[in-house]
Amino acid sequence: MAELLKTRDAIALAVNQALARQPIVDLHTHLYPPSFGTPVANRTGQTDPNGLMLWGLDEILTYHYLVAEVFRVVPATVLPYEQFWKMSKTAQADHIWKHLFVERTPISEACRGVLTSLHLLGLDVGPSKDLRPLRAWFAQQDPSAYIDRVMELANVTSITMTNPVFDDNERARWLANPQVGRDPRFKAVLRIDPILRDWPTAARKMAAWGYQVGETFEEQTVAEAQRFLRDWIDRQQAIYLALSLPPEFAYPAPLHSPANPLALAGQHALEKIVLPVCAQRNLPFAMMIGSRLRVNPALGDGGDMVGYSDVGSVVRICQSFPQNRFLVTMLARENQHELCVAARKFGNLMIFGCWWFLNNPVLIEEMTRLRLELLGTSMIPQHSDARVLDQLLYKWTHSRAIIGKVLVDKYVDTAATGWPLVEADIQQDVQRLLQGNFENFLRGHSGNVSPG
Ligand code: FIX
Ligand code: ZN
Repeated sequence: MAELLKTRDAIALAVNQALARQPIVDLHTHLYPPSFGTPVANRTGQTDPNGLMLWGLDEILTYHYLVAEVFRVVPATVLPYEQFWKMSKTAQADHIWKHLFVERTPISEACRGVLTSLHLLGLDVGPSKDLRPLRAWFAQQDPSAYIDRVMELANVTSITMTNPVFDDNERARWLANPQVGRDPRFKAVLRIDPILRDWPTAARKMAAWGYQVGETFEEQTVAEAQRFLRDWIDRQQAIYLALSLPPEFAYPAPLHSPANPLALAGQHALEKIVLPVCAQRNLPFAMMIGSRLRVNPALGDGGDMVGYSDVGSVVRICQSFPQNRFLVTMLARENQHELCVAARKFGNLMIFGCWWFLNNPVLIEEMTRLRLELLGTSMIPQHSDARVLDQLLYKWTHSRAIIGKVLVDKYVDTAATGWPLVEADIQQDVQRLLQGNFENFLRGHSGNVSPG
């Protein structure tokens, strides 16, 4: 008979061991294997200025989160944006290091993240805060071996990419070498934002690529756009389709709004093209809702904003398309409770992650507690959204600690009822939260369940 876990210490030990041992399937990142090229100097001597595999010191220091933060302390009136972007990656990194790490205490989550990643690599900066020895260390790394090292340290077993087919650099690499994505450590996701955000542009591009797609939704356009999606699902061996949507996204499209024509086209594309193909191919559709893009374009990726969004639209989509499965994350804190309740209503809705501006300890804790209390373990608490490989180290170390803290509280409450809690239960729950729920949802079960 397995030992019953009754005390907080015993439960905490079991929870933290289960979390540390459980390999993670990271369902949303912007990471790439070396086959997509890397601009970072490395042991192989091979670099590609437009390469997509980002890793190493200068990339983690120039993460768009930190670019946004450095322009708070050295405003554009002091260092104009254009001047910053003209600087070399190393000079940008030195600027950020100086102003956010040397001249101030690096306590923001993004700053602390850099330090956690370096610490887990055994690269402590020491009192000199001199980056040169660290740069020398990174330059000695082999990109592929380094991926293995980081995945081992973070205990991440599978990295899910984000592969925007409307990005010229990325698309050219898939067309040039269909094997480019065939790295067993990585899985591909067909990212299609323009299809719902800006159908006319998407239609023109698909037409330019040889598909008979027009801006209005005649039969041929629908068939050809579906063919476009199927071709890319096959080329990428995509495991789901995904896009992000603005806070204004509404389903059905608002009739009387200036945004109507674009929104209506997006609605048609969703109903006639995207969801039918997802159903045909038994693939989930991921909607990341609430990002208002480029409110300050001068900050690049750091210039996007959050906005309160309409959970009612998610509800109506889940209701109207029961044959489809939806992975949903929303960016606004104020949407989280309603989204959890929506997930209680629809088995074809899986909520995931503490996305972007929510990926901060105070909110990860709040959201994880809320989700466990409303959904039990039938949700996916986190994804990394890592853009730079090394970020896997801090994003998962920080999240594991917080998810663990909340789980301990929940198990202590459950055990206090006299429920016979054993370590195997905790391991099974943790397996579901960090791997099983996602893999089962991909396969079409909301959990490896047998009726009755
Ligand atoms: O839309 C997305 O996938 C977002 O995660 C990114 O665009 C965003 O820039 C990001 O890196 C968030 O962490
Ligand atoms: Zn992302």
